Amino acid sequence: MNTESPLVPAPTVAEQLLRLCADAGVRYIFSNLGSDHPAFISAFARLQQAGLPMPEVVVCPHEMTTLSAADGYAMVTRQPQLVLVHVDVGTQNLGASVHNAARGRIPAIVVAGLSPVSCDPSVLGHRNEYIHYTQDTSRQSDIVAPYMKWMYELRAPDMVEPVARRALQIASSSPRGPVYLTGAREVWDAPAPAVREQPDHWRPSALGGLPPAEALALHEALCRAKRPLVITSYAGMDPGVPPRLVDAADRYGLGVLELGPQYVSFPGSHPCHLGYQRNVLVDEADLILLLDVDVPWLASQVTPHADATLFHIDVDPLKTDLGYWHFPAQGRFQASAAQVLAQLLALDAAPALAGRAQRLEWVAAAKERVALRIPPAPTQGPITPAELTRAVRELVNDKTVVLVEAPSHATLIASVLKTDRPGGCYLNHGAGLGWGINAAIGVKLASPESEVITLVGDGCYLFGVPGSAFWVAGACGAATLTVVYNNGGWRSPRHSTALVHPDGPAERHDRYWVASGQGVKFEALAEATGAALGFAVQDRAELASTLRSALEAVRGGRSAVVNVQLAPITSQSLLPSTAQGDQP
Ligand SMILES: Cc1ncc(C[n+]2csc(CCOP(=O)(O)OP(=O)(O)O)c2C)c(N)n1
Ligand SMILES: [Mg+2]
Repeated sequence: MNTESPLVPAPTVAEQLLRLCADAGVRYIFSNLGSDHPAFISAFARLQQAGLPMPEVVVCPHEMTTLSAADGYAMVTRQPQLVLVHVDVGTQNLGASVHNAARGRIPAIVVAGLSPVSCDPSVLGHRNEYIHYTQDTSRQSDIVAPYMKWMYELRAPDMVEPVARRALQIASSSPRGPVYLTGAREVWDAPAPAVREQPDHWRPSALGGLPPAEALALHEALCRAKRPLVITSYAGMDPGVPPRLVDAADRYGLGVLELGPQYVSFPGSHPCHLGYQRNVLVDEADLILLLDVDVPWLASQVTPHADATLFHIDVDPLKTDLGYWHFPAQGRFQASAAQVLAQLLALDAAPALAGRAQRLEWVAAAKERVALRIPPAPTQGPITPAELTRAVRELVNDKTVVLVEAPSHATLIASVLKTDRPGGCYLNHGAGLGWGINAAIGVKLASPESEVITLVGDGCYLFGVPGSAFWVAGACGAATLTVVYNNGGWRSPRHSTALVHPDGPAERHDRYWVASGQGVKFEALAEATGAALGFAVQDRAELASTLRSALEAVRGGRSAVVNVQLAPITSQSLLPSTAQGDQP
């Protein structure tokens, strides 16, 4: 063992944290540095010079990239990475990525410095710049408090090891989530104590299955059911789920709906897959098994049949991070879906098989009824989202990982791609736009052999700070393909307005103020980083060949962005040349 392994004291607390994390398997530190980080920057340099293990530093021009890339990495590996940001302002710039990590149950260790407090020049790291006064907000962690699974200030150098281990342990325990660690500049630069703990005493806690009687009750209910429906969106977070859910669906004859599938939980082409649409079949099923899902239907749109038997099994069944939340269930359990499925499969198959044919009949008929009818490509007019997605599907192979952040096209995209392979497709489970092009970096770093294709709305693309995302992708060799569903703005807020005011003035006059980014050359933004190739296409005759050329560039090691022009969602212009004449 190297004499400077984590078992001997590091020169500083910051270095000890890096070494402990490296030792625990953390591969990357997605960072955006500032005046709070001299101890970290010195530690990076010293560890590098000494040839000692440390997480690889990925410098990110914008904080949205840091946590979103860690998010993508964790979706593939379920492993937390380090995110290093600058005091209050860097924490604020994490922005929506904090919400996404929380809602996605993403393990990540977010570390932010605190301004130094000492004014004594003999104290290493003391206050010596004016910003140390203005950045010393009294409640820095409040900025992210509603979203963090755990927060702690490293108050004394002595604590670095147990605090680092506890941060890793909490972030990695089910339900996983981000944690936030702070420490004043002097603390990070203080000498580190010796490492004392045994790493295997700090393993994450794991969830079990159901109490045996409850597993039996669920099994019996499934055997009695005639129209059983499973609804899931993130059960596939546990790689043990997809094969067992297939076995259970085959054995009992269960229909499975995947809603906003954060992970692939069930193969899209399986005969029991009932698609990706919310609010369907809920009122028809006589048994509903909610399996790792946050919003199984919209209570204002549909309710389960009064006689339905309702079970809910979830890593996080009460969603205590959410405000108002309730979906009915007679049996609700915090449990591992993979283990519950294994329990069911270990029970007597005969009664399950007895009613299976009848259940499968319902599944087949239901599938036909709720199938999303996807129109064929027109011969004229702009490229449609459906034909674009079909063209993307042509690029998919065994190595493809698709990331989807296309708000108003997400159901269509899932329905066209019908991803079979676990790990073949990921969605942001949060609502903070800008995730996709940054998460792609983490996905590619976590699985260098994969071909990552990110499907984004034009709005999501801009929210993702493309100048940061593509520069980082270039700097760390994480080349991916991005396809922009460019409908000239934000279709989603328009849709929301039309849902509330279907005949309102906005609808009557086509005035929505959603043509954000109108006319932007999205591909050029990526190209300007010097790390990506840009393509633009509006002619359907060139769509397939352009996508293929872009993918070839990615295979050659360069990121590529294809800006695909779809029909614009509004005739309103927000550009100055026409704005005056644009008033209704
Ligand atoms: C950070 C953030 N800001 C604003 C919103 C509100 N919002 C939801 S969807 C959407 C539009 C996204 O535009 P685009 O990616 O082009 O998708 P489209 O709606 O056109 O399909 C907006 C602004 C949000 N969810 N997150
Ligand atoms: Mg759009």
